[in-house]
Amino acid sequence: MIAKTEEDFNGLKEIGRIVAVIRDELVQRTVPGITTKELDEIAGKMFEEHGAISAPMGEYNFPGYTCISVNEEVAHGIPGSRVIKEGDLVNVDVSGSKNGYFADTGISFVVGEGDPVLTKLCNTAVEAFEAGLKKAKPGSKKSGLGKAVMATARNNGFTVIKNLTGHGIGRTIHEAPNHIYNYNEPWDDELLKEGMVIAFEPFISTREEEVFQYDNDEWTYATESSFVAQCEHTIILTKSGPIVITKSE
Ligand code: M2C
Ligand code: CO
Ligand code: CO
Repeated sequence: MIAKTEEDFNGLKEIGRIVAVIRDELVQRTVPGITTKELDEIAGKMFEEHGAISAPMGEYNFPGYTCISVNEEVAHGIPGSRVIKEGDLVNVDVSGSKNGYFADTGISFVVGEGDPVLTKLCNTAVEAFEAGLKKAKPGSKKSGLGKAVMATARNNGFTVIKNLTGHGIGRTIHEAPNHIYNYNEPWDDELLKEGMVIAFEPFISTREEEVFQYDNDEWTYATESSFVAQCEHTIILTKSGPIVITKSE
């Protein structure tokens, strides 16, 4: 969407704060021994307390309030009986709506003591997000974000997932512009606009550049043998700078 009115800005900021609080609570509560279903139930209660609706559930009938992906899973992991272990690479992706406004955020992290390469991968996803954010200006090329993401990944000895992208958001979870690539897509000549609302989500990979979808469920994206970290925030683009509506408090 293009945010124009004060009501738009306030509505987006409200749901942005809610999904950020839920994301941060899930990160805190991800300890060895907890299941992904138990984490998701915490999120479900928090959505209700805040009068908000899970976007995956509300928009797509996803079997969970949030997407929780562990190790070989990259995105759209279905919360279930999987028990979190020390050293796991976990991604929590929280998206929702309130009063017709949507926001989307996600973060990858290592549980307790883990492989330093995985910690570096997670830090690189945050660095790539920040590098792209600097290019997020009305009038600039949308492809500038992906260029910055790929450069950051390469500088750190990693690459990106090319078949998962960021997206427009605001009045629903996924809307125009449909793809914010995480690499320099030369055919993409779209320009960013004043008030445009986007979910920017770099996916940094240790090796492979594509995810595949599991045969046994309709949702989970995974890699064959790489680890992937994501950092996602919802942003409103303005001429005085991007407003990240899903920041931590
Ligand atoms: O937009 C995402 O970040 C998710 C969508 C949840 S709806 C099931 N919040 C995303 C991540 C990876 C691939 C596609 N979409
Ligand atoms: Co998301
Ligand atoms: Co998203």
